[in-house]
Amino acid sequence: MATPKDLRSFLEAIEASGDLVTVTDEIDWDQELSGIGRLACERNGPAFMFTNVKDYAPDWRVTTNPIATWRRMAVALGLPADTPVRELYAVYAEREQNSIPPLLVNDAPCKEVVIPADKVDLFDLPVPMVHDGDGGRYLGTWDLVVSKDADTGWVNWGMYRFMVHNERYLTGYPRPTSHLGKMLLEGYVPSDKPMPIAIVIGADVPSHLAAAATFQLNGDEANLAGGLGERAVELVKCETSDLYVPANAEIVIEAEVLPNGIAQEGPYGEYPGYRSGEMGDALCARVTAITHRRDPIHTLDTTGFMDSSATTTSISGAIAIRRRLEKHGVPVVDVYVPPEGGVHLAIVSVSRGGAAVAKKVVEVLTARRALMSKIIVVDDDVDVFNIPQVLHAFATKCHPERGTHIHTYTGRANALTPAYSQQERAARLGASVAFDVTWPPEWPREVTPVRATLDQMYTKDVQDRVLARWKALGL
Ligand SMILES: Cc1cc2nc3c(=O)[nH]c(=O)nc-3n(C[C@H](O)[C@H](O)[C@H](O)COP(=O)(O)O)c2cc1C
Ligand SMILES: [Mn+2]
Repeated sequence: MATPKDLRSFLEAIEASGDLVTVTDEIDWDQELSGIGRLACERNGPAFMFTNVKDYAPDWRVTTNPIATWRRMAVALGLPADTPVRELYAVYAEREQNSIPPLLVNDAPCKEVVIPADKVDLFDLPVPMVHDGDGGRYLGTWDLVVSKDADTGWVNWGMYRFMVHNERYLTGYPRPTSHLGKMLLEGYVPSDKPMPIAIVIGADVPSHLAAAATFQLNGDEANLAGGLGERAVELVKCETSDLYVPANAEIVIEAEVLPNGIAQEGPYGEYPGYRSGEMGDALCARVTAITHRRDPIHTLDTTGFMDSSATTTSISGAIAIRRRLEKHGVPVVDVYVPPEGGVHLAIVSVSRGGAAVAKKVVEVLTARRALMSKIIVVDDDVDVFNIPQVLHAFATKCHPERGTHIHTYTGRANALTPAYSQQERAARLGASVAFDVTWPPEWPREVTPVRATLDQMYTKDVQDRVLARWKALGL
């Protein structure tokens, strides 16, 4: 199966696999629509297509949480919906290595309707109020933001949220450490130049995966998107800047970030699964044009527990962790970032454990940026993708005192970690802990506990007979 080439073919594919529900009854953009999407995330439910949004013409549709489940992630990668997570990880890791450069095109579906600056009204788009208590209506909860470095011409794609400030202005919070934040602060603010951006909504899923991926500085996310989708992404030039955007996108909001325009943004129900900040200073962007397909589909990720960012970061984050650990000589076997952990928990299996290894893992994973605050290090007879197995090992093998390796740091803690106080966040003060869930290598074999499971406490011969009988019983 090829990967779906655009959002519409992806939606057809998940409809065919039973993972999309269409709602034709009127739905309120004010929390009700996103509330349904939110509940779906919490119940491992389907994606939705809403065709009748209150106050909006039926040619505007809204779809929720494109890849918030592993089934939908699998379909987006062109795989059967029931592909195991381990295999999704493997496919992603392999394709990540085969980048495919984009193609430039002139004709593009995303240009079917062009709205010039003087006709722009952001309230013409069905932008939902995502959660009660949000600072405003958010768009670009599942977007792809294009920007270009002022000096080198390096083009970045990132996924950053934007809040509708008024008819023509957006406010946003790309972290200062994000690639967009860096480009703005280093290339445009000092010379007081506005920075062109394009906020792309509803492109092919691999393009959004690439935008959200943990990727190197100066890395080209368009090439990565081509690799992940196994086909070149077609790009078309913007109307009001020399940026290029995926031609198949549903909606493109062209804008310029004002170098000194500070505006208020937030609070928002964030990816860790909480609203934990207040309205604060953020960047301000003036819309210069909007282009879209006919019958455009707005994509919304109902941010919070088990949303599309949980699955996305689960894969790209885990692969990045694995590469870092390998580079530093940790005998890593598998890494899993469970979506239930709100991108705060990583499970790492190693072929040789012990205190020194656990300590090294937490040091390596907090050396630059510290997104994970809990790391569970297990022996490689534990399947990191099997949470009951991991929980059993954690509860029984981790010594409450010797098995806990805490590493504290200043200036690079994750400001969105709900556990931190406001003072800790301001100072970027934080801590990460590695739980050593491995048997000490210095314990003699005779006294190292043996797990009472079929695979470890039975002879090979009995295992084979049990498995054969199990199969014969039709179980
Ligand atoms: C749904 C979703 C929303 C996100 N929103 C933001 C955001 O508003 N600000 C931010 O700094 N990062 C946000 N991120 C994380 C970035 O997309 C991620 O760090 C990505 O690697 C950024 O690209 P960059 O490395 O090119 O900066 C979000 C991720 C997802 C999946
Ligand atoms: Mn980047």
